[in-house]
Amino acid sequence: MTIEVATSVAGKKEMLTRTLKQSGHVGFDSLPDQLVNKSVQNGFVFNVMCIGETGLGKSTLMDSLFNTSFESTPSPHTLPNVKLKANTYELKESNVQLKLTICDTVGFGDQINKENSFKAVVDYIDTQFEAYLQEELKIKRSLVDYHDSRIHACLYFICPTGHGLKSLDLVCMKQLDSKVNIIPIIAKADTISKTELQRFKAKILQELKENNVNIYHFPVDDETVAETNALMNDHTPFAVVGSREFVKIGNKLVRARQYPWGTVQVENELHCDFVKLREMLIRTNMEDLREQTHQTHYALYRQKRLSEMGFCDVDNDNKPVSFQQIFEIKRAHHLSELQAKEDEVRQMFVQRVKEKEAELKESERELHSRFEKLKKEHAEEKRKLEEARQKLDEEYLEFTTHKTNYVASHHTMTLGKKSKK
Ligand SMILES: Nc1nc2c(ncn2[C@@H]2O[C@H](COP(=O)(O)OP(=O)(O)O)[C@@H](O)[C@H]2O)c(=O)[nH]1
Ligand SMILES: [Mg+2]
Repeated sequence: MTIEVATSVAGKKEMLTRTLKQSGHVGFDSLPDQLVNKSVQNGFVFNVMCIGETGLGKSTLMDSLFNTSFESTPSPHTLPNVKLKANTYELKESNVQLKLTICDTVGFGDQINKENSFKAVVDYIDTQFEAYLQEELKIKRSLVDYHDSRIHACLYFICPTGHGLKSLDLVCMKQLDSKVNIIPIIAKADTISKTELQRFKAKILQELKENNVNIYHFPVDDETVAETNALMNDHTPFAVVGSREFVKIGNKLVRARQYPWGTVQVENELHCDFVKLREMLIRTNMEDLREQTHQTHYALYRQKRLSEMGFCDVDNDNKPVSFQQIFEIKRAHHLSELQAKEDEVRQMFVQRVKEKEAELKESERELHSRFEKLKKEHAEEKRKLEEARQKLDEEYLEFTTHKTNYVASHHTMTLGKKSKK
């Protein structure tokens, strides 16, 4: 047993490791069993993405791999863009539960302009990483119940042309190689002859190498599977055949494709690499694929996102800084920025108020002068009217005097005439 003890020697912390012998059985050798029990209880999650042109046999191969019939409708070749469709299934084998998600790239390679074919795929993978990151960053997170939708394995279906990879394949795989475990496979391998196949495989590997595309290599560091995995690495890309039909061979029903000249058995290693793929993908390396996804691809995404948010592990002098320190620096920076913005807004406001005030004063002055002018005009008018009235009064008075005089003189004249009679 090894115990690590931290001791303080001359003010410095040093780690000493002492090996102790126990006097009896303690029981922590059951830890692996505890782990297995817990994992079996929780069940497993595995997410596969199938990338490949419509009609290359993606859905058929998934049915063949998991020996079931996932519902799927053949997609047309007329879709305007690539859509990602994920379906989740609960499978059970013995007492092990597997939550399997199959993600299909509907319409991949069907557009005339294939420039953006990979974009939807990259976005989908990033979205799943982002969802996991957000869950991880929550204060109250529940990663145990969380349905992890990150893609663990990406089966890239290569068209069996015999000529090598298409540019779409290379571009797409290059975009994805740092985000997901890519397992290239040659689809519909029954359409390609034995000698052509070897040349085709070599050509594909050479093209991938020339373009620095990193595909998933089965791990060789675990000695229990190192030998098989190394051997299988030499067989990649696997040339596979899928089928939904069963044929009776001897007294066994087997998955096969029947042709006028013979029968291709899906699970016959002499006919194709289907068994190798199933062995490597499901039986031997599923856990490694899940681990690589978390430790390599997701870690890279997380690192990129956190550094985009301004977090880092060391400062400019290469000294370690904690999350809290960075948070506090960022907070102080943010607050000072906020203060500066507030001051700027306030100054702008004061300036605007001043301008408005000056405008108002100007219009008040204008109004005042207009009022004065009107007042003057009004007074002048009034004066003129007064004069006219006065003149009218005088004329009236004169008229009345004339009238009285006239009436009086007329009356005297009339009286004089009467006295004559
Ligand atoms: N020759 C051959 N045909 C296949 C193979 N796998 C599927 N097909 C056929 O190809 C057609 C399209 O298959 P499907 O699985 O719907 O393709 P998907 O559009 O990629 O999902 C069907 O008629 C299948 O029977 C194969 O391995 N070899
Ligand atoms: Mg399909």
